Order: sequence, then C-alpha cells, then structure tokens
Amino acid sequence: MSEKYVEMWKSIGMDIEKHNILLNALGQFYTSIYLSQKNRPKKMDYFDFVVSEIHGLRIKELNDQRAEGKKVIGAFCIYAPEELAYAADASMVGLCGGADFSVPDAEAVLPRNLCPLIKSFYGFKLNGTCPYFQTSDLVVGETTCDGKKKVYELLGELIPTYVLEVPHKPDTQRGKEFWFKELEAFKAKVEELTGNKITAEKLKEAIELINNKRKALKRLSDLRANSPSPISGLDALLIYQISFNDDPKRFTTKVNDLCDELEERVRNGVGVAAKDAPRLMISGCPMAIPNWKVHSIAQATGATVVAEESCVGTRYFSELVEPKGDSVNDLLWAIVEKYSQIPCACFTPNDRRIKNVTDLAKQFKAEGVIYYTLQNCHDYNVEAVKVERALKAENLSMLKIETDYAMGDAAQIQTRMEAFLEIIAGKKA
Ligand code: BJ8
Repeated sequence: MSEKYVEMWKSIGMDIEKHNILLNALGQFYTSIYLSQKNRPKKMDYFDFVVSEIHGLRIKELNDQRAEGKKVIGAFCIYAPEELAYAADASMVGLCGGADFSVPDAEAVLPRNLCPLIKSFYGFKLNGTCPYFQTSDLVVGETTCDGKKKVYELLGELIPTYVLEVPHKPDTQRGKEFWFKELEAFKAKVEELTGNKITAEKLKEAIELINNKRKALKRLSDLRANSPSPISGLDALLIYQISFNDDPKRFTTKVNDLCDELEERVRNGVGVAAKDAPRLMISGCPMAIPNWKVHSIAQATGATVVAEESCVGTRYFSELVEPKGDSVNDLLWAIVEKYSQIPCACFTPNDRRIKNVTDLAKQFKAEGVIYYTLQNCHDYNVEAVKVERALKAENLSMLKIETDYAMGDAAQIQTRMEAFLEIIAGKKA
C-alpha cells in the first residue's frame, strides 16, 4: 500500500518514515493473528481488504470528500452522536488509539500512569502517524473520564477539539434535559463547521443510516449465540472495530452479506472452534483497532470468545434511535433516549451495565467472563467489584485482567486464562 499513497500522506502532514514502521508492524501482526485463523467465513475477505487499505483507500475517500467541501469529524467515544454529523453531510470516524506504538511519544509529555488508550491517541496526534487525525476537520471529545477530559485540553492545542459535556447520571430526567441542550449546542457547532443546516429530513435519514449499521452489527452479534459460534471472536471484534472507520452504508451491506453466510453456517452446524471449546464473554474497556491482545490470547488457549460487553461491542449497537415524532426536536429527543442507555462505567449508578453483563452472559451461553480493564482506568477497574458479585450470584466465574497495549504480560495472561478454563471445566464436570 505504501508507495501508492505517499503523496497523499505527505499532503496531510504525516510522518512518512515513522508511519512506514507502523504499517510494517501492523501488516505482520495482522498476518500472524488474523490470516492464520482456520475456517474463516469467505465474506471476511471484504474486512481483510478494509484493513489492508485502512490507511490508504479509506483515507483517500475521505480526502476526496473533503475536496468536494465535505467535513470529517474524528471521535473517541460512542457518546459522540454520529447521526448529527451525517445529517450535515459530514463523516464521523474513529481516531487511532489502540496501539502501543504511539505511547512512548505521549509519555514524553503526559504522566506514565495514565490509561494506555489516552496515551495512545495523544501520541498518535503528536507523532503524525494516524491518517484519521490528519484528515479530521474537528475532533469531538467528551467529559467521560478525567484522563480523557484533561488530555482534550492538550489535544486542542494540536487540532480543533470540541468537548461535549456528558451528564454523569444520564438516565435521570435532569440528565436527559442536560444532554438535550448539549446536543442542540453540538448541532449548532456541526452546522457552523459544515455550513449545512440540519433539517428534520436530513436528521431522519442519518438516524436511519446509523440504525441500519447498528442493526447489522446486532444481527452479527446474535448469530454468535449459536453453538458452535459461526465466526471467531477475533473476526467479530475486527468488524466492530471497522464499524467506526468504514463508510456506514457500504459497511452495513457487507456485514449483512456476511450474516447471510453465517446463517448458512449455523444451519449446517459449521463453527470455527472445537465443538466443546469453552465459551467466554469479554466485558469492560473498549478495544480500539488494532487492540486484539486479549482475544488472540483467549483463542490461543482453545477458548472461543462469543460476545463483548464493550463500547466496541454490544454497548454500541444494542439500542436504536427510535423517534416518536418528525420535528428536529423529536428526533433530538430520540437521540437523547438512545444515548442515555449507554452504560459507561464513567457514570453513576451504573446498574444497567451490571444487569446487562449477566443477561448477555446468559444469552450467549458464556461459561466464564473475562473482565478486561486497561491500566489506570479507575471507572472500569472499580466497577469490576459489582460485576463480579452479580456474576457470582448467577454461578458464573470471572477473571479480571488489567493490562495495557504492550505484549510483555501476554504469557502471564495466557497462564491465568488457562487456569481459569480449568476452573470452568471443573464446574462442568
Ligand atoms: S462510553 S467506555 S467509549 S468513555 S479512556 S474510560 S479506558 S480511563 S474509553 Fe469509553 Fe465512551 Fe465510556 Fe465507552 Fe477508562 Fe481509558 Fe477513560 Fe476509557
């Protein structure tokens, strides 16, 4: 891919030399983790292609759109209301933040004992190796956790950054009213950025576009409840990750095509792991691309990952925006209702998530839950206490893994997972 796009990368201010190192490493990583999997669905071809062009063709598409006057908005959180971006003919893309590669650059500025996701994204902007950052006209952050909130102040020195104030009790009437006002302000910001008015008609279309994407992802997710699961956890995770970067309409079509194939597999009893492979659910912090660490370790132990209770997972697509009227206000309220159901550990109380974890574990017939928390993420780390209690009450075992993006602890995590699988096997016997 490199040669073809060098001029484009230069034109958006990327560090070509450093970026080449990143691309080479990613290519090798992808080949060893993804392409080595056996019996993958044929329709994964498209998603392999997307990954191979994730810094190339997709960036070209976005830059071609920009040349026509359209805007690109970068985001980090599923609280960023993408419906409003698309209603103004802009695109919303996920920004890089899932690799250890950029962490040393960030640590030259930021404290080391900070969440790796935050260090990673800040480092990617500092070192100029994320083409999505370089293509964004605006970054939208949000006041979820303290680390992100403070780093957005620094990020704002490098790229225009707008911070949404997110209510920390989003499920209350006051929280919803507050969020409605924030959405109105963000709508005005997007209109100012794009020069386009967000009409009811445009907003309705955008809601449908994103609802369709969420429906396709939920269809894929639900298929994994079958035994055997027709797709590997790694492949499903990859698709969830790509959902933040690909063109939403094309992506939805491709996910539905894949689901047709998976339904066929289910009818024929075709799976990817051994029939008796232990079924694991992952719950916790989001895994931004190319964070495949825990899934690849789980698969190496012989387990099959069947669900992710995560923002790169069920929290993104479980609910739809369901308008009860046709005015802009009605549509904004529908967005409020949908987003206030996202059970992020940054909020309190977060009973919805505790219930979701146990419900999902049952729905997906998970025999154990891997609780995944990034180092220095206090919200997910502390919430593990309540999640574990709830799972215990359902006689479900949980293994908590607190880690970063580096692979230094991979062998230790694998040993702990193997011991966990023995406990699960002991319960079955
Ligand atoms: S809605 S989970 S995507 S904030 S950055 S909280 S890992 S210390 S990402 Fe998130 Fe939105 Fe919530 Fe979902 Fe912890 Fe790190 Fe903070 Fe993080």
